Amino acid sequence: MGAINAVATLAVEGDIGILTLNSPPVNALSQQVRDGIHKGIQQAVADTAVQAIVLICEGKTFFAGADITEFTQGPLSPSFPEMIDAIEGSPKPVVAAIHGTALGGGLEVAMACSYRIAVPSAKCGLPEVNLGLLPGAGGTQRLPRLVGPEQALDMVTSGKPIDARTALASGLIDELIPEGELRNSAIEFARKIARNRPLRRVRDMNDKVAAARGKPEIFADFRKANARKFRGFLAPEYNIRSIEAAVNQPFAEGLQVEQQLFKELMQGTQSAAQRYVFFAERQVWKIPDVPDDTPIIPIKKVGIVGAGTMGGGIAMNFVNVGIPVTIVETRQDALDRGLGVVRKNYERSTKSGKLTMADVDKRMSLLTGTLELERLADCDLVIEAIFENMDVKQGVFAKLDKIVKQGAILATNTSALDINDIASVVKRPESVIGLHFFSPANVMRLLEVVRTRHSSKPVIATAMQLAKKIGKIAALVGVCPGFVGNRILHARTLQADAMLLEGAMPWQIDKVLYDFGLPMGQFAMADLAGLDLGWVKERSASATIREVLCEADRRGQKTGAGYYDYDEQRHPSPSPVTEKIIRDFAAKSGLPQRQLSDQEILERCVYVQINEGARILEEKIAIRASDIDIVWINGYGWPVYRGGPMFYGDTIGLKHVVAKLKAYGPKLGSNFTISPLLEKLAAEGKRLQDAAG
Ligand code: T1G
Repeated sequence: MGAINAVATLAVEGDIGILTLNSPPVNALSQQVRDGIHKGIQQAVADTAVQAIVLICEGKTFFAGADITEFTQGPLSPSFPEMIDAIEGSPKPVVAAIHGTALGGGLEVAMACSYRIAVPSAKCGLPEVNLGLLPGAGGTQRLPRLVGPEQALDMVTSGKPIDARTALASGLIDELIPEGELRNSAIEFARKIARNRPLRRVRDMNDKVAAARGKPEIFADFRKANARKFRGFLAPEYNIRSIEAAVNQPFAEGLQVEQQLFKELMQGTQSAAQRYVFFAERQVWKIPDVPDDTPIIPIKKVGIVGAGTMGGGIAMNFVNVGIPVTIVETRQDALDRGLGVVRKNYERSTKSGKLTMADVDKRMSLLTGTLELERLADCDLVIEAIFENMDVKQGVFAKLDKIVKQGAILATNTSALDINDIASVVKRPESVIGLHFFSPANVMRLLEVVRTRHSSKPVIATAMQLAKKIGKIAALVGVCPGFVGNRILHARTLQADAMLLEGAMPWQIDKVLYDFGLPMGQFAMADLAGLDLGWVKERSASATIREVLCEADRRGQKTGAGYYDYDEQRHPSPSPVTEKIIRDFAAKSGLPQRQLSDQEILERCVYVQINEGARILEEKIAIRASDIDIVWINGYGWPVYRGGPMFYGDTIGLKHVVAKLKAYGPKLGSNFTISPLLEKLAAEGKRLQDAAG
C-alpha cells in the first residue's frame, strides 16, 4: 500500500490497483484530494501489473463534491478538468466504488470513470443548483448521456439525489453491491471488466442525447412546468441550457458551454448568497455558551396545551417522528375539532401518496386528547400553545409547575410575549424556554428557540436537538418583542403602513416585494394571516386603516375581502373599496400625497429590516448575522439567492444602506433610529456577517 499523499493511497492486489481516498468529514474534493486522485491514477496507469483501477473512499461517503470552502481561493492545481481528464484518459478501466452520497463533483468523478458500482444505501446527485451553480466538471454533459435528458433535467435543477436502485435502473450505475462488501466486490468487478475493449467512456455514449435531438419541446415544457419554482433564480435556467447543449452539440462544445455558464454563476451574487446559506444552515446549530457535550434531557413524551391550529400543528411534528403526544383542551368540542383537523391534515397526505391510511391511524394512535391538565404530569416536555394573553399563559404555567414532573421542560409557543414574565410564575424558571413555531407548524421549517434569562444549558441543548429531530431548522434567539423574525417584520410593516398614507397602494407595495423575490407582499400576507389578529371589535375606533377594514368586515382572505378582494378560489384583486378607505384615511392624516417610486418602496421596506437586524445583533438577541438570515429565509420566504437581509445588506454595501436611511430621514418615522453597529460597520467598511452577536 503506497501513500500518494496525506489523503490518498494506492494498493495493488494482483492485477487491480485500488486508489483509496480518506479526507474526513465528507471526502470533499479539496486540492489535496484532487492531487491524490490525479497522481494515484497516473501511478496506477504506469504500473504494468495493474490491468484495472478501483477508485474508492474511506469514511462516511464517496466524494461529496467540490470543497466549497475553496471557492473563494484562486485556482488550485490540479483543477477539476485536469483530474477528470486523468481519469477519463486512463488507458485502463477505472471503476468508481460508491457508498454514502456521491454528490456534485463526486458524482462527476464517478461519471468520468468507465464504470460505477454502489451499495444499495448509496445516493447519487448533482446538488450544485442549491449553491446557485451547475455541475462544472462535465456533469451536465455526462449525466444526460447516462440517464437521458429528461431525468438529467430533474436531477440538476432539483439538486435532489437518487438512491442506488433508481441509479441502476436509469443507467447511472452499472451494478449494485451488497452492503459492507464494496471494496472486495469492486476488485472482483474490476477484474471482470479489466480486458473489455474498446474502453467505455461516457462522453462517447450518445444514444440517449441523440434521441432527444430535434425535440425542443422537452426543454420548453420543462421550463413552463417549473417557471414558478425557478422564479428569480439563475442557476436552474443555466442548468437547463447546459443540458440542452449536451443534446444539441458535440461533447467538447457542450463542455465549453457548461464551463462558460458555470463561470458566470460562480462570479455572480446569487451563488455567493446560496453558498453563504449552505454554511449558515450549519452554523445556526452552534451555540457558543452551550458546549456540544451539554447533557440532553430525554424526550419520550410530549404534552401540548391547546388544540387549536398551532397546538394541532405542533403535535404533528412529534407524532411524525414517533413521539407520543397528549394534547389538552378546556372543552370537548374544541378538543374534538382540534383532533379532527390533525386527522384531516394526515388524510390529505394520503391523496398525494405521501402517507397510507395505516400511517394515518398509526400517527393518530400516538395522539391522546384530554380535558385534564393533570394528564401531562409524566411528560418530559410540555408546550403551551394557547391564546396570546399574558395572564392566561401565566395561569397555565403556574398550574403546570404544580402538575408536571421535575426535570421536564416547560415551553411556550408565544410569538411575541415576554417569556421572562411567563417564567416568573414557576419555581423552575431554568426549565422554561420558548419554542416559537411558524404557522402552519407542521409545514414551516423554521423554529425560533427563545432562551430566557434563566433557561438552563441542558434545556437549550435539548430544544435544539429536538428541533433537528423533528426536521426543523432552529435559531436560538433572545427575548424581545417579536424575537427576531417578527421584530424585523414589524420594522417593515411600519414603513409599508406609512407609505399607504403617502400615496402608495397595497398592490404597488406588494408587487415591489414580490418582484424582489418574496413569496407574497406585505398586505397579501396580512390578508392571509387575518387582519383581525389582536383586533377587538368593541374597542375598535377606526384609528388605523386596518381597523377601518376590520370594522367593514374586511378581515382578510377568510372573509373574502381585506386589503384585496378575493374570488371563490381566493385569487386577489386590487379593491376600489380599500382604495377609497385608504384615500379618505390619507386625506384625514393631512400628509401630502405623491407617487412613490418602486425603488423608494423597496429601500424603505428592506433597509429598515437590515437596520433592525443590526440592532438585534447589538442587543445580542441573535448570536450571529447569518442566524437572522436563516430566520428570514425559512420563516418568511426571503429569496435564498439573496442570502437573507443581513447578507443582502453586505452585498449592496452598508455604506449605501446607511446613506439611504439618512437620506429618507424623518420619512422613516419619528421613532426610527439608525443602529450604531450598522453605522460603525459602514464607517469601517466592514460587513454584518463579520460582526459577532
Ligand atoms: N465542501 C466543504 N465542506 C463540506 C462540504 C463540501 N462540499 N459538504 C459538507 N461539508 C462540511 C460541512 O460544512 C460540515 O462541516 C461537515 O462537512 C459535515 O456536513 C465542481 C462545483 C454530504 C450530504 O453541495 O449535502 O461539487 O459544520 O453537517 O448532514 O460541479 O454535507 O462539521 O465544520 O452537512 O452528514 C456539491 C454538500 C459541491 C454537497 C453530508 N456538493 N454537502 O451531510 O453532514 S459544488 C454539495 C452536503 C460542486 C462541482 C461543483 C452534506 C452531506 P462542520 P453536514 P451531513
